Amino acid sequence: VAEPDREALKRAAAARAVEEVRDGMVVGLGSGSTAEIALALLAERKPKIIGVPTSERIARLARALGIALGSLDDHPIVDLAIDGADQVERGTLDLIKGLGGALLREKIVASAARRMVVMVDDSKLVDRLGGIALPVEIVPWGWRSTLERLERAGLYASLRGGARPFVTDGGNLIADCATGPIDDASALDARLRTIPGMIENGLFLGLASRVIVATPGRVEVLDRCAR
Ligand code: A5P
Repeated sequence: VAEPDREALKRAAAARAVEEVRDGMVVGLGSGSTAEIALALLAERKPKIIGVPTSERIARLARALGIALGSLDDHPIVDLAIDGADQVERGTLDLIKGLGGALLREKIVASAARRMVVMVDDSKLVDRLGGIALPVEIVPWGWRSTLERLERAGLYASLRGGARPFVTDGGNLIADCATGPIDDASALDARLRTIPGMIENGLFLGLASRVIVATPGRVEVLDRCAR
């Protein structure tokens, strides 16, 4: 069986997500390769929107494409956030994000959004979150001790970039935490929140309103049911 063309699938999901953008909206601009495809498709329509970027990289790209940008401070409520994800749990639409390292701003923007629409190809859809690294953004000061605490919380953590650490847009570090199947994501999130030095983690729980999943030959739209 031929490998599906992942780029084409990302493009199909992005094209569907971009249809939800209307003139006049404040739009959260996610980060990552799928979000970049969506941004390029959006720019083709010359929309009258204000984009709130979730990373310096997406801000640069948006500017180059002529999309007007604003800050979350000027626009504390975002009408629609569009973003990719590393994993989507089918039943709950909970997500793991942050492989690109932009999770903190992505989560702040998603939380400020009336709706979050996520675009993925079908390889990201799982029955249960986990089995991939969960990115955790941590304060640089005392990072070894924070990694130690993560391990005591049951998460084998490694510093992204190792000897040449990856530094986030906020000047922080990323600990990638190995996970097995995550039985209770809320409990894990709560456990992580007790660790001093942990700024934010890649679990996006209850934030996605809709997930657009591109599968070879079709695009599926999954909506979160009120819980
Ligand atoms: C960026 O930090 C991430 O949260 C991305 O949204 C996520 O990694 C998905 O990226 P791709 O669209 O490149 O797979």
